[in-house]
Amino acid sequence: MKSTTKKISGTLFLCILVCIVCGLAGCKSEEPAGKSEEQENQLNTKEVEVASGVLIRFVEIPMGRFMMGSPSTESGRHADETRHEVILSKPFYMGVTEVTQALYEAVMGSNPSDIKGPNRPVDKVSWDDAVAFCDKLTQTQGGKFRLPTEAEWEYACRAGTTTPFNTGKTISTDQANYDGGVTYGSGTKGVERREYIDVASFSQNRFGLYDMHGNVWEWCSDWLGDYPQGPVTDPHGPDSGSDRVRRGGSWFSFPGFCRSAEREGNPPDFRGNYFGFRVVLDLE
Ligand SMILES: [Ca+2]
Ligand SMILES: [Ca+2]
Repeated sequence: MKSTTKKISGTLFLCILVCIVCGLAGCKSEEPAGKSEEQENQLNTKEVEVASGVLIRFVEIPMGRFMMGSPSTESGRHADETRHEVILSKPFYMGVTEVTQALYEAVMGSNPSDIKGPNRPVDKVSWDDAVAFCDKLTQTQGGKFRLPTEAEWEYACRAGTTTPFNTGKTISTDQANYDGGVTYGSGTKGVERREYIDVASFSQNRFGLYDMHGNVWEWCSDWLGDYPQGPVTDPHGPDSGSDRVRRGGSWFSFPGFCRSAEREGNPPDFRGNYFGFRVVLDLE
């Protein structure tokens, strides 16, 4: 009996030790991108009903500063991701999800999407279409609805992280909808869904936003151009250009194209497959 008791005590001691070590390691490692319900309850949210039962849910993104772009060591980076400090001097509301087909149809009376589903993101919308959607909301709802600037988008996507993804050094198809046949960094192969799926199918990031990586690309307000070399406050991009910025990658993208710093662009009248958007609302 004595030896059994000792053995149990030994096991108990080991368990406690493992718990302590795990707890300490947990404190030191990067926190997961998802939020607990308790943390989510602390977010300042706002809902706007655009039609009977059709809501846009926003979350307040705090003002702050961050390093925009990627370090030269980041795998898959492109030369236009020049790292520089950005200050965002005002908080703003950002749509918790990509604009859904139900929402787009309620506002614009049409649904251009290839793969139909009320809770899937709208796609096949040009930058011009996305701006028209925001303008119509501004006219009918009051307040200022608009596309995010590229800086606002990346700041909101990162939510304090400096890694290639807001999920850490890599990403998995349990965390986002991208081409899971291809891996990034130490990641493993995952699901190839081959379509965009309902918004908010995965965990949100620390700011409470879903699908910042993958599902559909998201238009931003800026013209695509070179970043400034030094610090900048509330940047809006170049004054002119040929392409508007899109961010975050899609279900069709390799994970490297879903990175927080990744930027691509197309002419404003171009309606791409799996090109959607999310809306920003200025705080009053
Ligand atoms: Ca997205
Ligand atoms: Ca790029």
